[in-house]
Amino acid sequence: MDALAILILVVALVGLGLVAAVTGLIVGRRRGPRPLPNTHTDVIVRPPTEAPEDDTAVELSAPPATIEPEVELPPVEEAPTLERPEGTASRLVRLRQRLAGSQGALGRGLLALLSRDRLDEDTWESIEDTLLTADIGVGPTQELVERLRTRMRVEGGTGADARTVLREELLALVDPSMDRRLQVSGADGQPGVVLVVGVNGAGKTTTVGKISRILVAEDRSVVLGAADTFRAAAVEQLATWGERVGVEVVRGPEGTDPASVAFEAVKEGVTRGVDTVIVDTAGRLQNKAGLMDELGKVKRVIEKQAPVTEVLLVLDATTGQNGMIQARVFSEVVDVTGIVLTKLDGSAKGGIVVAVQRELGVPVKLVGLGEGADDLAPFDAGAFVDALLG
Ligand SMILES: Nc1nc2c(ncn2[C@@H]2O[C@H](COP(=O)(O)OP(=O)(O)OP(=O)(O)O)[C@@H](O)[C@H]2O)c(=O)[nH]1
Ligand SMILES: [Mg+2]
Repeated sequence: MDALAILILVVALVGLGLVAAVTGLIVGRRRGPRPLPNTHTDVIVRPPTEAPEDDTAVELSAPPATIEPEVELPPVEEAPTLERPEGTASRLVRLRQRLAGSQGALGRGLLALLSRDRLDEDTWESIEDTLLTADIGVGPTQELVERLRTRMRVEGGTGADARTVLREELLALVDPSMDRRLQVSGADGQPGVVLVVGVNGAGKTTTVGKISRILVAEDRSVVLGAADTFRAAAVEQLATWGERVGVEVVRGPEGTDPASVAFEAVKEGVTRGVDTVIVDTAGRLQNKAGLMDELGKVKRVIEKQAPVTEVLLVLDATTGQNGMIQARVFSEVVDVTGIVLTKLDGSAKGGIVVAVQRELGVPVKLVGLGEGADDLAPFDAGAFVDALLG
């Protein structure tokens, strides 16, 4: 009996001991030191695309792939679609037709007069008037009439074609020997720098935009400088041209010194190693000495970075003889190397080409033939005379 009691007591004690041990363990575990806060997370950041360790949890909570997430994602900003400027061939065909449309009357008028059976004094006077009305200028008109008179007298009897004579003489007047290439490349790996100047509203900014498109179409890299800092709208106007074809526009705050913006633009062009930097300037009247001095400064400051390879004077073809005065003054200040004759589509006075070249001894290099983005053509003497004669 005693032995049984002792056995029961021993078993009870062992059982109690076991229970105590197990409970103690569990409690011990629960009271054990808390795991260290996860100090790693800010060091080793899991890439967002990497699957989390606990895949099941994510899978359960993640919505099926086909269901739209409830949180609206911000719209993805679309890259601006760049325009593709018109190719050279189609542009030139189109613009030649437009040139013939605006200037054809001059040639046709001259041809009709020259083809008369009798070239009397009245007829020669009418020829002279026609040329003067087309803004060819007094000197070149007299020269041309003199040459036509001589040739028609000498060759007329032999049945010379009036058209051929007129074509040859007009061509000589327009001077096909002038170098009309645009200097858009610099030497020694530097960018070409084109400075664009002229009076208010002549079409400078539009021309800068159009030239940049032609260069982009030829796979050349371009930076534009918005050195017309007088009006914020002028900067915006240029920026829009640039954005359309993906060309960078260097600008400064309104009222910044235009020379410093021009400097920065050329510096940017040099740093980036682009082919051409084109600098747009504010319109200015040639009789405002202060503004003309400023233009001289713009050019000098640019040249601390890289030589200006082309100074383009933009002239509105509809301004007539006033354009001659502008041409003279601008040329004295910045040494114009080429003329852009704009708005030839809106004027029948293509004779200004001859007058301005004579005045400056500088070639017309480009002609603007409309407000469209690609309405700019290189000036070609032969094509111009052909357009005149229709
Ligand atoms: N029809 C026609 N319009 C042109 C041509 N070139 C420019 N224009 C227009 O002439 C106006 C003036 O052009 P802009 O390029 O702003 O002239 P701007 O010389 O920069 O003017 P400012 O900066 O104010 O001095 C705009 O309405 C142009 O669309 C052209 O060849 N033909
Ligand atoms: Mg402008």
